[in-house]
Amino acid sequence: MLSKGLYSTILLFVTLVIGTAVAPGVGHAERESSRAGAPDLLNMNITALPDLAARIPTMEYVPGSPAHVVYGTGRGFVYLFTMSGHRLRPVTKINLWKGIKDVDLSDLDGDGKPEVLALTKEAVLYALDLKSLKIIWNTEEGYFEGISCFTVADMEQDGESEIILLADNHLFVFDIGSGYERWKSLEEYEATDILAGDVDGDGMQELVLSNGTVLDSRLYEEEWTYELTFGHSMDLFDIDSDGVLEVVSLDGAGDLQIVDVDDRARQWQ
Ligand SMILES: [Ca+2]
Ligand SMILES: [Ca+2]
Ligand SMILES: [Ca+2]
Ligand SMILES: [Ca+2]
Repeated sequence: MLSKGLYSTILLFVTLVIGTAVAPGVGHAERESSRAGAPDLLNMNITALPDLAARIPTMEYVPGSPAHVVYGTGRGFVYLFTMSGHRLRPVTKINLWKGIKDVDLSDLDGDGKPEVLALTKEAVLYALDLKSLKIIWNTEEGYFEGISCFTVADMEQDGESEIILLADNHLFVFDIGSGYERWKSLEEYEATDILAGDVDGDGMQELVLSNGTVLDSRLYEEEWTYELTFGHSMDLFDIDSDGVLEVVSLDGAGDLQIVDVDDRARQWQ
């Protein structure tokens, strides 16, 4: 964990470095922080980058040798950087034209290497190749008014992952291979986060919405609704080592909440 002061310092530093690194090929709007000097002259604290990326919704750290950093900006650019020694060097970039709200990594094609998912403030979700940042797939512009959250999972275990997103209060399942919309819920849901995982131990993944809804994997039917909601900062962990994932989150009061979906009960009061 980073202390707040250290985090602020690193954030400022990285902002300056990134602003500088990309300035030569970028529009006027992103040139304002170019006064910090050439990125080659600056040293990066590489060990802090994973923590930093974990804290910033629009940044992802890609471990490897060399490691990479993907970073989306409020101006609509997505950048790929590589770590070269202690230096962060720009590799490529793409202009998605609308401000980037969220950047995630997920292996969409099952080849063991992640792709980039970038969500814009205008509710367009892009899947990008990690090496080239070329667009693999995207939702149509204007198709959604708002995308609340999304996840990637192979729900029916056919070896092909789906993109599942909650948009305009409906759940949508997109086939990544064909890009087609496979399913849209009749039901309306309001949630800020969605995860997929086997939370009842039946060997199939469920969809878990932060509002407390658990949907089964085949027909996306409601399996259970936790009336108190799963709250914030939701994640799935096998906390009690019984081989089944629990829903771990912070409740409305900010307290740790562990819910066992199989037992239909909160485990940690
Ligand atoms: Ca992949
Ligand atoms: Ca599938
Ligand atoms: Ca299950
Ligand atoms: Ca468990």
